[in-house]
Amino acid sequence: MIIGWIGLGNMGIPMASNLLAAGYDVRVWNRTPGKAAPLVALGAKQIATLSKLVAQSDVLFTMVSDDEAVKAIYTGSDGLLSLPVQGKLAVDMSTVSPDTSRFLAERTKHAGLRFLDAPVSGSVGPAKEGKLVIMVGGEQADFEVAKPMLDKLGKAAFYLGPNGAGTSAKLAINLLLGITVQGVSETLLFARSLGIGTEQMLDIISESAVGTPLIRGKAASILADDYPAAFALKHMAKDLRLANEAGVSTPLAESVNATYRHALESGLGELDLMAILRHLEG
Ligand code: NA7
Repeated sequence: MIIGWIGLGNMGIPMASNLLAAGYDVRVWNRTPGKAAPLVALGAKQIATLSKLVAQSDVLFTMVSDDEAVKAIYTGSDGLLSLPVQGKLAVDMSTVSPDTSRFLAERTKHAGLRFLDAPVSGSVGPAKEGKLVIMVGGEQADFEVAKPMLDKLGKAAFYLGPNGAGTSAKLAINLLLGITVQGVSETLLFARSLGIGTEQMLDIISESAVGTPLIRGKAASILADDYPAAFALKHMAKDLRLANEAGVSTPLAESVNATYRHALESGLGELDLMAILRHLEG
């Protein structure tokens, strides 16, 4: 089984590394070729064109930024669907709208390419540790083929139903993530304005029933007011926008969507999503 990996951003690099470490033959392509260097150092073969990558691979993974990027990879003029892909399996792990996943499923089916939408919950840390949570839509038989590889990337892979089900579940879990990060931020600011220090409040939250690995993991960053991106705020803003566009509106979904959009507009997009606290501090 030869794996063709497309997309070597913050997530793609550690994920492809885990497949290499598990012994898979991994061949990589990235729009910006220089980003493949860490993978090549680990033993991956860098392939110059998508066409060559397709010719050499049995399974194609895509892990790119957004709907536009995924559509460029699949349906662009030199994209996967312009190439002989019949009988191969594509696994898109990017977070995109369920509509885009269903659109790609339709187009790939036409080309004879089997297709799974398989976005992940978890940022760079879990990606490095192979502890992502993976949500999958598509044919169950294709899920079973992908499962041994997904097991190297994550601690759990859920099969959820037809194409679009994976991306739907991803938007739901990231809605909770966006709400949680804004909720913690507002709680800290509320406590601060009543005279309770941030460090003490973080300790209290961590020991309480609402303390989570997420909040404990962000504590050092909050205290240092330093937000290197584990999960970039721009991607969270995208996911909340997609959740709102899914047409099922809830009061908190509308609120967090607006907050993250404003934070993005004020230039915080490349920072970690926890920088929403800095945005709310004003
Ligand atoms: P990054 O670190 O922003 O990386 C994005 C990747 O997507 C990177 O490899 C980009 O290539 C690639 N990309 C972006 N646009 C295109 C187009 N138009 N064509 C080809 N490749 C493209 O994102 P993360 O790794 O943090 O996240 C990936 C996904 O997981 C995303 O959906 C998140 O929401 C969750 P580049 O290196 O810029 O040439």
